[in-house]
Amino acid sequence: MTMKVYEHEGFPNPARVRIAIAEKAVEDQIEFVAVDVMAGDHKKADFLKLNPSGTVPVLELEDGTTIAECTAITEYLDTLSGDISLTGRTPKERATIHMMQRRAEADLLDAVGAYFHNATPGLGAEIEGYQCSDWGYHQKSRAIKGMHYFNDVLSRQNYVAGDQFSMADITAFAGLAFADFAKVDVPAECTNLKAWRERVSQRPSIAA
Ligand code: GTS
Repeated sequence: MTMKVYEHEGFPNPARVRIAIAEKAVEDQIEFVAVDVMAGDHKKADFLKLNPSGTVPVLELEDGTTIAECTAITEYLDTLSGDISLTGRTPKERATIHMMQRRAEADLLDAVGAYFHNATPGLGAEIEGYQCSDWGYHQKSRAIKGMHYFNDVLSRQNYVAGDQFSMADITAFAGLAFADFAKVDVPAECTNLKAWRERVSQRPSIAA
């Protein structure tokens, strides 16, 4: 079985799916298709047929079904074999992982993204179109507040959603990677967050 992942290698959201693929060890079932985001190919008609939001990554199944949104893609890959490891097995685990994943997405990854796309040149005037720098700076503050929140969470537990690595850690890790790229520093006092980052970056799926 071959699935396709449309992506731009090295970008933070595609990296989430790359990590999930490595965690699930399904690389041999995936064909990666490069989409040139810098050239605006993700806003062209052919790509919009795959994902009307015009964002990467997108998973395409063998039957042509297309799945966008990293959470949905991760959920699919995690439940495919029946050996669930990233999205929780019990109702309580699943709910907690989804809750923390969403916090990591809204308060870290997307907040940094909004800063990058609104308050810096981002991907360049042609691709960015509308920008609102006030909104961007507001989202930068949100990201820093999010770093403090996760630092506090990680003073009580080893991983973002509890005692096990999950989809929520993947999102938070991608959020910090995007923060590095956008030059949003992790505050020095966020030592638990930094220690967690060091720990998860040693996982083979992330180190790769
Ligand atoms: N919520 C989406 C998901 O989970 O897949 C976000 C996808 C997203 O914003 N992807 C970015 C994109 O395609 C790439 S990344 O830089 O964030 O990794 N951006 C292009 C654009 O023009 O918005």
